[in-house]
Amino acid sequence: MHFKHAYEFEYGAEDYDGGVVEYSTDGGFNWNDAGPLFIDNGYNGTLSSAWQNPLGGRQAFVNLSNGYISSRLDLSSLAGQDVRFRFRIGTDESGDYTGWFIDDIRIYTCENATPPPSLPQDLGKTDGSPDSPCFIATAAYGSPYGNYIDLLRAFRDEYLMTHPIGKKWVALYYRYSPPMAGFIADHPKMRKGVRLIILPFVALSAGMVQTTPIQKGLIFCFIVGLLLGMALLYRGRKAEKWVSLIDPS
Ligand SMILES: [Ca+2]
Repeated sequence: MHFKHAYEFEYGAEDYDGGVVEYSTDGGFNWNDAGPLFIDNGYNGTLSSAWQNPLGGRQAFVNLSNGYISSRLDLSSLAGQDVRFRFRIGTDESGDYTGWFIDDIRIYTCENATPPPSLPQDLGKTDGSPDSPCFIATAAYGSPYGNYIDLLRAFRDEYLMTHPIGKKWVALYYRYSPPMAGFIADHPKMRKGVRLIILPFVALSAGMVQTTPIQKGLIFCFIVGLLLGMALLYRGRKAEKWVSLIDPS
């Protein structure tokens, strides 16, 4: 259980007023102090027993909190039972300060963290669900749910995974891409560039997944041409560089 609260109870030489949290597992007949259940920001003092405070001598929230704080209790020891909680203020015979303000009371459970995807099992997971990972694209687009990523995934499942060479390529990709994806995710400035590089693959995937065979052929030729052109351009530049290195004139 979690709640937020702010308090200022009468204090001076001792803590005269204060508040406690109590719980009952028998419908409110008996009440137990919830003090031992606190795991964050539990009681911060002991109430004076000299001035008729019915909670005198008990641990409690006392003095002042200096604004809102969050307190948490671990309720696992009460699992499976019907439980009631109460917030109880105990005051002494005279004097009062601002009081106790309680807000955002929540009872929640913590789910076990999902383990990171491991490779062999995930290769079998090709149903296009968000948990069959496209590491690099996910890192570049920042979310595993983008349309482009769905296209890449569909392409992988329809074309690559149905062919032995494609399967091998996918296996290699899954082996080497997680560290690259981690690097991209850590460097947001790189994302734009990677998105550009991925774009032709997205186009290819879109073409292969959503077109007729003739259109597919045309797109395939176009992409191969584009890649060839880029490769030639790259080699050309490299050659120029070599020439200028050998002959600085
Ligand atoms: Ca008082």
